[in-house]
Amino acid sequence: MKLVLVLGDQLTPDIAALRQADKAQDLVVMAEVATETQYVPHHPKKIAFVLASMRKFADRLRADGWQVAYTTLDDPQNAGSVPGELLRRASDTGATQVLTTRPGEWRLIAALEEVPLHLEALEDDRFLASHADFGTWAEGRKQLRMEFFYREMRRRTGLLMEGDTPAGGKWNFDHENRKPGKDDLFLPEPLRFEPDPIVAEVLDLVEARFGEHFGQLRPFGMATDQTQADAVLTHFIDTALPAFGDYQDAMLSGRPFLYHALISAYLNIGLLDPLDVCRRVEAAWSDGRAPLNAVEGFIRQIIGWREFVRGIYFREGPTYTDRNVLGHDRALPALYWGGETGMACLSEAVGQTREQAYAHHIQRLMVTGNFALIAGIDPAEVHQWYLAVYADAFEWVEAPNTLGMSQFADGGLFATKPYVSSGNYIDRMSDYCGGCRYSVKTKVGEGACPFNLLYWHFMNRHRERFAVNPRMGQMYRTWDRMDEGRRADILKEAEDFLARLDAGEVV
Ligand code: FAD
Ligand code: DLZ
Ligand code: SF4
Repeated sequence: MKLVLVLGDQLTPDIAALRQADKAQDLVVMAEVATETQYVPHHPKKIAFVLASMRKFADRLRADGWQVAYTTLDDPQNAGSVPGELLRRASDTGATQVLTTRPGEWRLIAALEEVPLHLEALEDDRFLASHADFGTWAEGRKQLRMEFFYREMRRRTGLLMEGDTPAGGKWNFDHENRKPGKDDLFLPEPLRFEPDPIVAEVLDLVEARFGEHFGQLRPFGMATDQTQADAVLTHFIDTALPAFGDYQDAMLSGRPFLYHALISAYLNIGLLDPLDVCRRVEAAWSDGRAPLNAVEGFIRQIIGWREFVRGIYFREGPTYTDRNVLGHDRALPALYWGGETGMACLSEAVGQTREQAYAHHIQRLMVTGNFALIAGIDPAEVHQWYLAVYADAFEWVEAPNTLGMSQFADGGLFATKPYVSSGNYIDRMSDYCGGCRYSVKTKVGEGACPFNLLYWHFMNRHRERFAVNPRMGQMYRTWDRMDEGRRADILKEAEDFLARLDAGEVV
């Protein structure tokens, strides 16, 4: 008899460990534990989502004939950690062997290796590219470019392929995307689920234990099982997919979801299967229900970006999260935890993060990420924040997005240039600036948008590194053409702003 460990983000009925286990003999071990609920101060919605989904999954396994030893967080016998729970179950049953699927985080991989039991960790094959596949693809390449990896995934899956050529004659239709938000857009309402008794019980538990964490627990409407997650996907395909491409990068006040799919959390804990999702989205295009620019853009995020960042995380090893090539060391300002700010864009992105445990990609990259980067915040603190506040945040996907793509802390392993911008970009893509204390049109002087000041401060302080980047040369030429006095004023005002930020003043 073996113990079969199933973690909170491994809620897939045919996950590797379950496929290899023997239903008649083995014991499935699932545990709600303090270490997993506390390694960062997770958003209460995220904790409730994971625990409720775990409980429902355990019920489903039991209904399928598995023996499941499930430990709830408030069980007095709870050992408090995954290794502790394994040892407790081993001692109760006399089992010495553990079968599991490899965790998605180095921290937990290391912790399991220390467990004094015979542990077999199988590769998590819910992904298209195995570690070996990614290694082979990456081997010998000077720079790792998602676009080339993506084409390989298209060929391998046959998604949007017509023989050897990409559907529509092009691999990427992004130039048709990226329209700004307009407040007269007709926006679909996301699908929400009333808490059932299992969810309601978990909500009470989470409120009692984690009510102090940043984030609003209620109302809670997330899917917590496969059937509900499937319904979210269907709803997305029916109502939002056709406009997904066009408005992928748009941002609108009070409209956090726009035409996004809202499925990352479900994919990441195993309630949805990535290839299945892509096939259903592809079918919407073949049936004439969605245009190619939307469908291609969407599929690229999943078989391209999602797989690619996972490859990076596991290839770079456990020290990836320590990287800080730009030497940024400023503490994360209180405004990230809901502290007051006059910057409407940050207030909106953080506010909806607090309410929903969700922000879409451009808010994460070009608002909270951009500000952290140009303000020189310690990337480790930025990483901990993203890992805590989003319901879809698991380190294998969060860390490369935050440290690599957003903070350039890995020196540009896969981002060809840092994602920094002045207020202009935010103004073009959103309606935030109209309601802001600052003026986006003001570059320096009274009321100048802090993004305008900090953008140049960033460019100036990292000149040596970035002036040689062909994609950034133009910006340095613009800076150099500015009047010297104006440049000095911008830098001085940026310094003053950073000093106020450090002093904890409301900015
Ligand atoms: P949509 O915009 O509708 O996209 C569809 C799907 O594509 C997503 O569900 C997701 O599975 C996938 N996808 C899109 N972009 C990416 C990407 N860059 N990396 C991986 N998958 C992607 N995504 C996470 O799943 N977990 C994270 O912890 C996470 N942290 C991020 C941190 C930063 C700083 C940034 C810039 C991005 C991060 N992302 C993360 C990627 C992206 O923001 C989210 O996947 C997306 O916002 C989820 O919302 P959605 O399901 O509505 O996605
Ligand atoms: C995120 C999370 C939380 C909040 N709680 C648990 C838990 O109590 N038990 C568990 O098995 N998993 C949990 N998880 C998911 C793990 O943190 C996740 O498996 C690792 O981060 C590896 O990706
Ligand atoms: Fe953000 Fe600047 Fe626009 Fe204000 S003016 S919302 S700080 S970009």
